[in-house]
Amino acid sequence: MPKPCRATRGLPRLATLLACVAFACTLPATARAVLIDFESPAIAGTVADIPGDSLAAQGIAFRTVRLSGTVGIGAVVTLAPIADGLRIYRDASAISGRQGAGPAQGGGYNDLLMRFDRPLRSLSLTSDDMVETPNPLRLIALAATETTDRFRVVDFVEAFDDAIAAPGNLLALAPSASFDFALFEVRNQQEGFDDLSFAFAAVDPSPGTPPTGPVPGPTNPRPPPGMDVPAPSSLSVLAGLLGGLAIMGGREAARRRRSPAALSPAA
Ligand SMILES: [Ca+2]
Ligand SMILES: [Ca+2]
Ligand SMILES: [Ca+2]
Repeated sequence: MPKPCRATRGLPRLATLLACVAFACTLPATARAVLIDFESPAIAGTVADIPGDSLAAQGIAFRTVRLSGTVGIGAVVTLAPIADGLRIYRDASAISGRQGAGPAQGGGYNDLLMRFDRPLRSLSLTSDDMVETPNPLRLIALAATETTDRFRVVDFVEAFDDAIAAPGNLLALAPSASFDFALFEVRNQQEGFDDLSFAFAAVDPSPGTPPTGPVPGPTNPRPPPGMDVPAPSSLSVLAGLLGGLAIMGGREAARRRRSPAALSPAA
């Protein structure tokens, strides 16, 4: 089999390098994960209701509501407002530290609605650690509809509140579609939770998609809390690959200049 000439031997490496560059260009921005352990604000007694925007700096707001309707993927449910806020518990039922959270009380067993600043790709929480009889719980991913207090179910998971160890006490969602709202539904007995964790969906604007949200000002504004930025590691990889491509191209040209075959007239 004839040997490939020096000029063509470098082509497979060049093709590999180009494929790596193309892959690096498609990497999405790294999504930021948030963990809320409800240790702040610290409360003085064993229980306190706090405003729904108390943890707004972490990209989340709370409202105590009550669900009516049948929960199923794609179904629309009604969340009647009960109180603008949530309840903080300070006792041994906490999973981390001394404090956990739950819906505020009043007029029966309520649910806790969470609204996020930007769409999520995953969400989880741990139900409280207390010896009790089993009662059902749900964690529901929701999308707003055009009707106030009406939400479409994106996905949900069910558990029982007497579980005190994983995986029974962990409620986690990672649906294929992103979602802006979630509900902790207690069904028929008051329940708390702790260690709420969520990850925002990666920023992946499609070409031609019109931007949403407020119009930027004349200068680059600071990104809002929790805003993703392109991952530095991805950018450095891309810069390194582009640099390698330039060096390889220069070396290949130099080889061709030194090669006798390149200097000889064509046969
Ligand atoms: Ca805690
Ligand atoms: Ca129970
Ligand atoms: Ca429990």
